[in-house]
Amino acid sequence: MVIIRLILGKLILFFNWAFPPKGIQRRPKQQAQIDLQTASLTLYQYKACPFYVKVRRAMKRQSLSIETRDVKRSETARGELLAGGGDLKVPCLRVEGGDGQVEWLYESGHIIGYLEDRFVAGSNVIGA
Ligand SMILES: N[C@@H](CCC(=O)N[C@@H](CS)C(=O)NCC(=O)O)C(=O)O
Repeated sequence: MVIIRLILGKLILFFNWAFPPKGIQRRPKQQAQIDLQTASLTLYQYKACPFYVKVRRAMKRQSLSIETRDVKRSETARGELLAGGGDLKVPCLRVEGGDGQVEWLYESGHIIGYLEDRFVAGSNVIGA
């Protein structure tokens, strides 16, 4: 089982590398504004998790730069996720609001939906 998972993980990483999604292009000012907003987001993950790959591809498509923390490699990241989110499950998006309130979003589908609602709808995309 462990070997099958390992092979599947490597295959997913290979296909993700071989067929990278194309990122949308925004006007520089708009991209800078978005980068400022994504600075308050942190994505807890580990590299070969297929659900994380799904989120990562969505981030790439949307040209979103989000800090990631690897829970397999970092004990600190694991501790943060468990203490804050309550569950050692990835991917999980930590969202810090302007008022300092923190939300922990689990489920790849919810995370992608959140990113699309917040950053793609109404984006000033070049050529749109
Ligand atoms: N339905 C979830 C599945 C996430 C999931 O199963 N992640 C795995 C890693 S690939 C995990 O963290 N498993 C640990 C656990 O479920 O406690 C999603 O779409 O995000």
